[in-house]
Amino acid sequence: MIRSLTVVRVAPPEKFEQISRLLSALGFESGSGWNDEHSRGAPFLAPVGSLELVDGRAPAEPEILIEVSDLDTAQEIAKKHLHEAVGEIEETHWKSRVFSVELDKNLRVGFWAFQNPSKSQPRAVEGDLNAGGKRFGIVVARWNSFITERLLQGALDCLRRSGAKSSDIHITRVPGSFEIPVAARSLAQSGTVDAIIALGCLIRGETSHYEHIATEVTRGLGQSAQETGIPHAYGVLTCENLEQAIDRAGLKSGNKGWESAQAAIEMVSLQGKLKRGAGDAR
Ligand code: DLZ
Repeated sequence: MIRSLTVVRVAPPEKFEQISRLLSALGFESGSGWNDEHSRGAPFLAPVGSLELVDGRAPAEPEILIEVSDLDTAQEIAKKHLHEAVGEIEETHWKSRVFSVELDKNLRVGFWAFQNPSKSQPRAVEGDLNAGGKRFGIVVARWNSFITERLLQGALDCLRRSGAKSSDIHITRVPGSFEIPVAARSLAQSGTVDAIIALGCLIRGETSHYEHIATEVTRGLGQSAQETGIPHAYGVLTCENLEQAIDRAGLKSGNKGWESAQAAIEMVSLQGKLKRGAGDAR
């Protein structure tokens, strides 16, 4: 039922343009304004709005509080536009800092930011890294098995350490990376797994038609994921040479099998939350 929240303030003509310029400079998006024989309006849109009810001590003196990502820069910008009308930054009793601006004698607003910037992160639905009770299918190519077996060990290590039972992990071997998508799709369609981890290794210097195989594997896995709705984690290395492949299979650059398994775990959890409805996901 509720569609939006609007706070209206009348500004004298000489201030109208000045305040508009300041609000634009601070990052407000312009809404569609209006202009008729009696008045004109310039809406400034914020990505998030709220009507906050307080019982007890008021959070800060200006009634209108605008949260910004970088308070010091916001104050610098405000000073450039409104000079002495801009107050000093003060700490609040709720772990944040605030400064106020007198846009007009009847219009004061406070700009504020949390002291801990992570508190301002947008609320989001995210998957957990708990694999308990979930079933995983690993499709691994035999080609370059020296590398792919290391990727497999990495993926298994990640799954087990994240709570997956060995009996819930199904390993399928295919000849080379080119065959991974077909096996992955069959597995996804079988309804026996919640996510798939695709492991392979293509080495440019040793693979004729390297680009073609890499493109097909990527396209095939993406298509299978989208059409079956089962998350497919992409653990197919595309390397310039063997040294690079070794680095990505547990040496200098971590183990991409481990990372793919982690992505699969997160996506299974995320999908569960999204299916239950993003609003219930906390
Ligand atoms: C043929 C081939 C070549 C040359 N190189 C690789 C590779 O580097 N990595 C890989 O996973 N597979 C390779 N293959 C095998 C193909 O993926 C495929 O298995 C065969 O062409 C049979 O269809």
